[in-house]
Amino acid sequence: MRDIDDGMPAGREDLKALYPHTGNAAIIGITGNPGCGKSTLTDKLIGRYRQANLRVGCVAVDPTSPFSGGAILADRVRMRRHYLDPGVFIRSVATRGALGGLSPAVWGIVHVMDAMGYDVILVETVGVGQDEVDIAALAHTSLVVTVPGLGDELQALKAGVLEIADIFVVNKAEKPGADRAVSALNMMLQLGEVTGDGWEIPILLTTALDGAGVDELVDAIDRHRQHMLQHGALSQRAIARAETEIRVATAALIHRRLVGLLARDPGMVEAVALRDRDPLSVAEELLATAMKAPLEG
Ligand SMILES: Nc1nc2c(ncn2[C@@H]2O[C@H](COP(=O)(O)OP(=O)(O)OP(=O)(O)O)[C@@H](O)[C@H]2O)c(=O)[nH]1
Ligand SMILES: [Mg+2]
Repeated sequence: MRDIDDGMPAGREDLKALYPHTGNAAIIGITGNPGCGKSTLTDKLIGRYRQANLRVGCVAVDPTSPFSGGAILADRVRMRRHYLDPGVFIRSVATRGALGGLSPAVWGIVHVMDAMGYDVILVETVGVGQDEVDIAALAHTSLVVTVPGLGDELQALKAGVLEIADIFVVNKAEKPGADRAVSALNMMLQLGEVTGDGWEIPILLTTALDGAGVDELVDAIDRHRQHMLQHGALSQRAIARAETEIRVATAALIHRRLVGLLARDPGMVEAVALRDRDPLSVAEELLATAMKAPLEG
């Protein structure tokens, strides 16, 4: 798995081989502001799916640090009680690849879990930047979690959120202002463009701490999955997913390649620093070289 995390050639070969064995898991993205209760909610969802005898994979996508140990991670993501359950596989992955750009390792790990037969894969990410939007593209169903009392922050979420949310969750619903948050989201949904696949985005209230509303959330996720399955393997959404994955993989390969070439030729960098050459023509030359030479790493 380490190779896959790192995007090393050996890991890439493994991923190619296992791709045909993927496509069975229900991949569920959970995103939202820091501290809104994503992990607590994930923990409750794991509990529900385990009761139904499903095997659950859980990926925490970390925007900052690279790799965390499993136990520490399970602690941090509030899933300690599931850590020793062999039916639950918890893994963390950095958003950013070692060489920049969204790490294709996020997809890699999800594919590995899928091929291993995990029925449900929960992917927790923070925020809604472009990386998160790309990560959300890998989910079949994206939950966007918010909490009462965010006010203007809710508006700030708007742009990124509208394109990825299949289900809105207002967590910490026992707090005052939950109904107002629902109305605000409703307004946003009415103002936004309709996705066109006929799915009406539900807004659900949960209290992840005591599990209130989690059964309804599980139902909504099931309904969304059925809805997506009706649209088939070439639905707009599925095509967009495949395209995002190819784009992220391509960017990572090219980046890895160019950085490698550049490292082998410090003279190029010095020439730009001395203004003997300009960065753009160096970039063009690197790309041309990369295109000609075989891909070895
Ligand atoms: N009052 C209340 N607190 C909650 C609820 N759900 C989670 N919390 C608390 O909110 C805090 C953050 O919960 P997490 O589940 O770690 O939130 P998160 O979104 O995963 O946080 P990050 O991963 O750090 O972004 C914890 O103290 C939880 O106990 C809820 O429904 N009501
Ligand atoms: Mg968390």
